[in-house]
Amino acid sequence: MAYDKAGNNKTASITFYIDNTEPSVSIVFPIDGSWVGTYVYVNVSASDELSGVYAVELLINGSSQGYYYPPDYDIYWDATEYAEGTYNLTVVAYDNVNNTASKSIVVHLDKTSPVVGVVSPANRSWVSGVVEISVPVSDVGAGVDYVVFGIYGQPELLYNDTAEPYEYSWDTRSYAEGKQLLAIIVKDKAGNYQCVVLEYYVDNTPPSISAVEYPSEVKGNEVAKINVTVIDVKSGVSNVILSYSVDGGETWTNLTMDLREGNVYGAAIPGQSVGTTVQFKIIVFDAAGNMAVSPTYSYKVVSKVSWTLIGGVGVVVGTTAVLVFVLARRKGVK
Ligand SMILES: [Ca+2]
Ligand SMILES: [Ca+2]
Ligand SMILES: [Ca+2]
Repeated sequence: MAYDKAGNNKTASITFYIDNTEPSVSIVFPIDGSWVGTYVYVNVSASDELSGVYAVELLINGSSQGYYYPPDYDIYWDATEYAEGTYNLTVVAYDNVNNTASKSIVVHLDKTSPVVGVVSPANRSWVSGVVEISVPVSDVGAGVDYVVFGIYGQPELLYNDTAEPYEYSWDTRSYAEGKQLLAIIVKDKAGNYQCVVLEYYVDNTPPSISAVEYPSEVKGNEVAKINVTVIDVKSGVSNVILSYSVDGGETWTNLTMDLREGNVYGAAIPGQSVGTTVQFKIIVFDAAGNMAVSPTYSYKVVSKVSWTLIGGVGVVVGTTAVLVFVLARRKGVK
């Protein structure tokens, strides 16, 4: 108020506000004591009752990383230049009259991605049916969070495994035969990723067995030569087994059939005593593990073979083979 000497006066006034209340601030994320990766999103909640929040400051081990202003605090700590280890992460909130409040947490910095070991089955394997994919994973620092599996070109992830052992039962029967790419993504608990892509070849078609050639009769203690044609369209024939029984199917003995020529495999069943009926079947595997089994065939061990055969035996081996084959066909063998 101002007065002149005659007693006139005038008043002028201003209004001001007193704010002695510090802001409130909290760190929503990361959680105190947790592992963090190279780019750390810091979710801060800050408010001030009177003058309002002016800014939020981020500090790492007491060193300022910058100021962030309301209404949205888009706070990131770029830890690219920091070594792995433990850090104090502090946020300070300032109100508009410079009252301050702060919160500190401890975080462990892990910048090392998980390591994927040798996946089973091996890369570039043929596979069939339900395949157990097994992924050994290790991580320095935070530890493995999860392992996800997906097929390249398919929109959906197949499986998310969050506990050791990291495995997935992949049913290949739902996928086209031939090359499929399996993507495996591993994340550690600090957010570091590792991705590997494996190439598998799907084959769910068993081999085909045809043209089984065998004698209907052999003499005592003479070997019986068996030939068979085996074809596999995808992964190829891996193993051809001749399984025979001389006790009516009680016990079976396995012989490996060798590739003779083209797609023909052969083996010889050892000589047996006269009167024995020899049963046999052919078991074939392809390289993907698909199996095919022929019907069971049989022949007799006799003291004297039928006259149709005697004519050929010992004269021309090739003719003998043809005669034997013809006889077998006559008995209804393919
Ligand atoms: Ca205040
Ligand atoms: Ca790590
Ligand atoms: Ca096959």
